[in-house]
Amino acid sequence: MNIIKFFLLVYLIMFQSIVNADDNFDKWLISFKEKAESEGISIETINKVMDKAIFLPKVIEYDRYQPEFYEDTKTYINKRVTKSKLKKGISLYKKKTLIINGIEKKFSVEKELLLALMGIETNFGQYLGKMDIVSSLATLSYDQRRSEFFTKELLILLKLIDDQIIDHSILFGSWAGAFGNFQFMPRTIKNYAIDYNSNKIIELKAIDDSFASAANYINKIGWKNNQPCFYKIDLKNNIPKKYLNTSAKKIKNKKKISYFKKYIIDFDKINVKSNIYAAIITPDKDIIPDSENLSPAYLIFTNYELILKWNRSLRFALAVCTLKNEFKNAL
Ligand SMILES: [Ca+2]
Repeated sequence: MNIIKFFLLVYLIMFQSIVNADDNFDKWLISFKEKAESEGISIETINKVMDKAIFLPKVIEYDRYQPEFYEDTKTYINKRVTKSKLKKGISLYKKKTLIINGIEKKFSVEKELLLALMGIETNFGQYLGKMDIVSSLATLSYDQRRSEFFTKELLILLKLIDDQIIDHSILFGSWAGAFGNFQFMPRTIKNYAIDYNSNKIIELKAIDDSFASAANYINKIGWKNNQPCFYKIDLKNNIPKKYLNTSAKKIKNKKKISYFKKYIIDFDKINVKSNIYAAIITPDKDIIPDSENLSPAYLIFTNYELILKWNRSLRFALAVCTLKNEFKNAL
């Protein structure tokens, strides 16, 4: 009897907390709608889009567990740069050669980089995500952890729908609100997405609009064609700790590459200009327990840092550049 009472009590507490979350979410929704209205979004759009928004507990779970922080570099890259992915990318390129070559030329961004970004983000459209993006963003905006950031993203999304730049009925994507072949957040859509085929709507699940939008984005933030992204290196033990970057937030201690010569084994085999700037990253140090301090290590260059702007993860940028190199060899 006691045990039944106990479970009944647990059930009641759980039920009550769900009811409270729903209650508070509804209150949040009312105040969000007011905010959206005060920012000039039409009441018709606000009601049409927001009336279907619900609290998604799964989104909170995903937010608290992200693989970028739990997998070591080798595992992370090996899982994401695979022979089958390479094959899939080559087959897509063969089908859409004219469009992709045209975009490569127009935006001065190598097709291999675009293919690599799409391959890592969604495995060429296979993992676009099935979450209702409005509800995902609403949940993260209601949640306290990064409320301000996601509230802004949701407001931008409503404005894009209000201006008829994107179609709200197809907004299914990742748990964090990213959308389409290249997983654009609303702010990226607003700043960089392009209606490349001029049909008056931006379709980020279509090859032409999505490739042009990704190329425009990476070009506008400063991508330099045919310049290196990273080099895997072996460090000597004499390297001072301050040169070992482990955080994607800010890359510190950039120097002309020749400066690092004394700290790198077989430096002379590195085939880049001696006067370009570089930094060193050791992504597993500090993050993975018992990892070797000096391995793996990479020299990274400006283009690598631009991929960090796309997604602030040292391992994500390594995976993208690794896949890009594979496409360079294959195409
Ligand atoms: Ca279009």
